[in-house]
Order: sequence, then structure tokens, then C-alpha cells
Amino acid sequence: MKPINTSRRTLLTTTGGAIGLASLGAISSLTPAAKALAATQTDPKTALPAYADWKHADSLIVHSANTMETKRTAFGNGIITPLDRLFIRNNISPPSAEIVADPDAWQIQIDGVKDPITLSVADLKTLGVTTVAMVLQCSGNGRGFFPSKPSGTQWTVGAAGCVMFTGVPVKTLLEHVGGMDSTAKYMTGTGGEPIPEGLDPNTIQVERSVPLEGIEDALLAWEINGQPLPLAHGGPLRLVVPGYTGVNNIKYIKRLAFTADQSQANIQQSGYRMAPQGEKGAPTQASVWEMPVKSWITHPGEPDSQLKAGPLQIQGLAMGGTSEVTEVEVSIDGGKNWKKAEFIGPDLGPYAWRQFVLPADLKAGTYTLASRAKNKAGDEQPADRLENNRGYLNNSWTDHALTITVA
Ligand SMILES: Nc1nc2c(c(=O)[nH]1)N[C@H]1C(S)=C(S)[C@@H](COP(=O)(O)O)O[C@H]1N2
Ligand SMILES: [Mo]
Repeated sequence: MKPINTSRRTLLTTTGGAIGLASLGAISSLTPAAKALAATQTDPKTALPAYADWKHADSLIVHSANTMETKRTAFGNGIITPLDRLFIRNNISPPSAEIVADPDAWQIQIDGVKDPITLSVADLKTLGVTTVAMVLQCSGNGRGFFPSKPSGTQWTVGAAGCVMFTGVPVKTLLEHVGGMDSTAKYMTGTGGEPIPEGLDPNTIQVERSVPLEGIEDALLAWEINGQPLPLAHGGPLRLVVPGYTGVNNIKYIKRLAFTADQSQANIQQSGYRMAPQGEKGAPTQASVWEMPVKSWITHPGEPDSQLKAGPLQIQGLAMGGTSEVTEVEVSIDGGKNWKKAEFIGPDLGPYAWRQFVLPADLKAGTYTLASRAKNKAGDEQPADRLENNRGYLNNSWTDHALTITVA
């Protein structure tokens, strides 16, 4: 068999499938990196990669084998995003599916604490358990609306979902290991992707540090929406930091450390920084951590929808970020006039989103639908996006508006 090229370029190039599965031979004889590559070969019928072939293809926009978003009309009306509709984002190809064959055996190293220890998922399950409902949202959700066309996936609204994670609170774990080091200022999680030999881990390792406030409601989670975490969403074990953007929620976590400094990985030092347009990311700029207040309309959700005149339930989703969402207003004239929408369905806590509805009766014409939310902390969803080089944290209500035609 021809040796597989596991260079950085090959590992990071996940679309197209330059190497066909057939030429890879028996999967079991492959190196971990080659297996990861094989797992991202896409099925031409659905364009879904093997590790996500159980997803509902019609509900997703497949940008690449490592980036899939939920269509605006496919979130469902039940608050919790069905797992087969939930977006996927991998910065590098996921590990082999072998790691979820025996989830309880997965191990995590705990460092920067009084009693450093290696624990299995089975061990963690004996320490404590709770569930949190939370929005999981990519930092770049809404990037596709930036006129400056920042590089990266051109997400619209669907690099987000509201899910239930079950696991042990990080605070409970900390009690078990005697508390964190007195010098600790950050919680640093390391992803379990295999790093090809000879490569400096800092160049590709998914390792993120969050400030200690993030610990308060953080979990090491092994379940999502009542099911064992699938590989696509970070199984066997994932760090979740409610209120923080997607990248801070480390999948297949292999190490959790309480550190004096932020991770030296590029993804922390220069990646996910609020760099001014045209400038590279640098440690002096703000790191992308907390999510801002945001909302968008989901029904009618197709731009240029052709609708019949008459009654209509305008619906959408609203999230508060790190503080619960308290109010949403809807406009049908592009933001000139606003009406208060009603929240419907259960309130699943400050980190979940809420569904909202505004009944309308529309005559023939063209309408620009927009929504804007407020949270308990007093933040209001702004009209304008915060310009930045990589197109992070877009919560502009004008960008998320959509125009429909009623006949
Ligand atoms: N280990 C690891 N964790 C990761 C990533 C990754 O590539 N590797 N991607 C991050 C990013 S950028 C996002 S948006 C979320 C996506 O989570 P999901 O794929 O479960 O939707 O996972 C985050 N955690
Ligand atoms: Mo992301």
C-alpha cells in the first residue's frame, strides 16, 4: 500500500477527497491521522462525511467535510435542536471513531490542581452529574453577512443550536482534586485529535483557555440531548462552557488544566482574536470568549419566500449570551417600527435560547423582517456588526433581517 501523506497540508485539506477510500485499503491498518482523513471522505449523494453520515442532509448546508450548518428553516419548533440537524465544526479532522467504541474508558488528565490525576469517563460519572441547556454557537456564525467577506466558512445563521449537555460540573471535579493551583487564572482544555509526528503541536492543536469566570457553570459532558456524545460532537468527553462561543467547548478533551497563562497554541494566541480589519490576530487583542445577545427569524425563513396574503405566525430564536434573554421585538418594515414578540415554550435557563412569535396579518407586498433582543444585563442587540478581521461575533439585527414577498 502506498504510504499516506500525513503532512499538515493533507490533514487540513478535508474537502474534495484527493485520496479515494479505495486507495486507502483496510481502514484498520491505517495510522490515526490517515484514519481521520478517511473519515472525512464524503458520500457524493449527501456530501456528508462518514463520521456525520447519520445527519439529516436536507436540513444542512454542507460547506465542507468539517463544516455543516443548519438551514434557517430547519431548527424545528421544539427549542432543543435535534441532533441530526445540529451544525458541525471541526478545525482539524476528527479522531478515529474507535475512540467512541468504549466511551467509559476514555481518559482525561487533570493538571494545575492540588492533586493532579488521570480519570476515566467511568471515574467522572461517580463524582457528580447535572444537565445544562445551552446554545452552542460558532464564533463565526453570521460571518457570511460581513460585506468585507472575511476568510473562513461563510456561515449564515445555522452554526448554532440549543442542546442539553449532561456531565460532571467542573467545580465538583475541582473539589475532588483538592482545588486549583493558587496561581491559576485560566482553565485550559486540550482536544484529543492525534497530532502528526514531527509537527509542532501549537500549530494545529485545538487548545483553548477561558477565564476563571467560565468555570462557574462548565461541565465535562458525556451526553448530548440524552444520548452518548457522538464523535461528531466531541465524544467520548467534551468540555462545555455555557455562554462562551463554540471553540471554547473542547471536543474529545484529553487534558484539563488550571493555568497561570493562556495556551501557547496558535488557536489561542493569534486565532479567535478581535483583530481590526486587515490586521492579523495577536495576544494583545480581545479573545473570542463570551457570546453577545442575538436573535433571528426562522419562519418564514427563506429569503424571497413567496407567501399568500393573510394570517402568519412570524417566529424566531433569541439568546442572551451569558445573561438570560428578556425581550424580543420584531419589525416587518426593516426596523422602522417594532412590536414586542411573545416568548413561547419552556424557559430552559439563561444559557438556552427562547422561541418567540409575533402573529401578523400581511397584505400583498414586500416586507423586511427583523428581530432584536435584550438580555437581563441590559445589553441590546445592535443594528451594526462589530467589524473585525475574521468576522466573529456577528449579532447585527440588520444583517440577520430577511425580505419576503406576499402575493
Ligand atoms: N477538539 C476540538 N474541539 C473543538 C473543535 C475542534 O476542531 N476540535 N472545534 C471548535 C469549534 S470552532 C466549534 S464552533 C465547536 C463546534 O461544535 P460541534 O461540532 O459539536 O457543533 O467545537 C469546538 N471544539
Ligand atoms: Mo467555531
